[in-house]
Amino acid sequence: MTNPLYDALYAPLAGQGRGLMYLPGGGVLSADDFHAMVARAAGALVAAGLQPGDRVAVQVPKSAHALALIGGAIARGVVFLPLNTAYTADEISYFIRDAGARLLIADPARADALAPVVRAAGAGLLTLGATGAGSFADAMAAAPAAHPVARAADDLAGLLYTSGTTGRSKGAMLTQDNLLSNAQLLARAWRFGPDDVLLHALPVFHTHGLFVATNTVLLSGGAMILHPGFDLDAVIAALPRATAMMGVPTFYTRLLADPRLTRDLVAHMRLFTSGSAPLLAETHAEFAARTGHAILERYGMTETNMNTSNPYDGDRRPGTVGPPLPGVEVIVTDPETGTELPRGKTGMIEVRGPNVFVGYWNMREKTAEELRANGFFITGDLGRFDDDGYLHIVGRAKDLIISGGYNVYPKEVELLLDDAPGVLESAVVGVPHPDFGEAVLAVIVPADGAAPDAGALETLLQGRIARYKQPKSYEFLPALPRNTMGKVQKADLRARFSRRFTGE
Ligand code: MCA
Ligand code: AMP
Repeated sequence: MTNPLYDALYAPLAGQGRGLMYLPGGGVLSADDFHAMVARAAGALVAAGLQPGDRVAVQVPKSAHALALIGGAIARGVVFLPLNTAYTADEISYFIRDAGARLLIADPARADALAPVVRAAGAGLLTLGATGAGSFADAMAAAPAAHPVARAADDLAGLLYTSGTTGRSKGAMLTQDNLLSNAQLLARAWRFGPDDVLLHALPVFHTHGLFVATNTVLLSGGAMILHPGFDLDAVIAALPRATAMMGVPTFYTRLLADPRLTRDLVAHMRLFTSGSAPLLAETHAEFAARTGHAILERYGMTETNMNTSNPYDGDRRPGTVGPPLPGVEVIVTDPETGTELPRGKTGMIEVRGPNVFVGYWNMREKTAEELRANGFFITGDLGRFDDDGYLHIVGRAKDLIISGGYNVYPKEVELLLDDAPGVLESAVVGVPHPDFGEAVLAVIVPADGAAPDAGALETLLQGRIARYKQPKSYEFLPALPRNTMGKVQKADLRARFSRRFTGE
């Protein structure tokens, strides 16, 4: 009986007394204790009636219990669907229904708000809090440990939703091998081993914190200092005990803004990586000057895990995401014809390899549009290779805003704004922001004679979409700029309001 992902990440932890997770309250969880927690989480999923192939939706605060729950799902072949803790009940309702999830495990603090949508979707509801309280934790304590079930490399492990250009989120189906092959690649490429202690301050509901950070450490026998989120003081206090940190660019700009970031503070560190959003070359340079560390930037997506990485040994070039990882093919194609372009030319980035997902859940047409029959996935990112084979991401063909590493699809926000009383139409764009890289700005065209105010629009969006998707500023214009084809010129709007948050 094999379960490749479980066998590689969790089975080896059994019987190891070494510290695996350094917890927020000061406790330490040994590898063996965590292994036992995974077995009990598996038992609790069995007790809840979940079978291999069933989907479990998870919206819980970051904790060792949350990671054990993911491990338990992998052990039992239950497909896990991690959800951003910022999502509203409206948003959660869509995910549970679309995925046909049998169970939602949520923060006890949100149980009352979520119960109606869970009931309406015909799913069950259990709770799991940050400190291991809640009905799922109780079930873990009561349930006998459950053994792992057999899985094949191409069986589904996770269903991760990414926002869609049409406003509807798409569930990316990730197999055991998608996750395992990428963890193996990254552990090798970034030299992770038993002596590593990863400062883990990323959320565990997206690829970056869940797979890139957690799986790489689990696989390589290292340890992690678990932080519930990015708290600057806590991160600075923990850096002297860590050997590696993975972050989004906001982590690095916040650290640089603090005089406590010095060469001495990070003397014990061997690696800083960045991804999920572009790292400004100036941030890279400033960090190197202050600490002596060249941040290693890499490029990935929910659908593909990690595709390219600057080298561990060798030149880590600011403003580039490095060459393709071993075994991952990356090409640049003509966006119109799909033909491969020669090195140096800018076009659509396409990716093929064991890391690439197998399709969008219940969206055959959407899958066929983005995943070619020959296995190449059309990323929606625009880039070019330089003479040394380093990939430069130069922009996005997809209408996507990345704010602090979170994706916001303008259409989702525009559809809600367009429906608001007094609004004729709207355009949502991302503009530079000193903390989040990009921030959401809404441009509103009032209906004849109407004068909607920003406060009313803010109220309308409350509870509908997650806070980070809500515009941080509103502009009112008599009309949107359009080209001769009638298409809204978002580049014009971005240029016009580019200094809204930077105040330059
Ligand atoms: C929080 N807020 C935000 C964001 N985060 N607004 C815009 N963009 C954000 N990213 C808002 C909250 O709604 C709140 O607003 C206020 O800021 C403070 O919230 P808080 O939670 O205290 O913020 P924080 O703890 O300072 O969080 C900022 C953060 C966090 C540390 C940058 O967003 C974060 O951890 N981002 C990482 C995202 C990530 O892991 N992405 C990976 C995706 P108000 O006060 O008005 O209520 S995976 C991926 O992209 C691919 C695969 C890849 O390549 O990795
Ligand atoms: P997600 O849909 O959350 O998986 O986000 C994936 C997107 O994040 C990619 O398609 C890119 O647009 C962006 N991204 C990830 N890493 C980087 C990076 N290092 N530089 C620029 N963009 C990035």
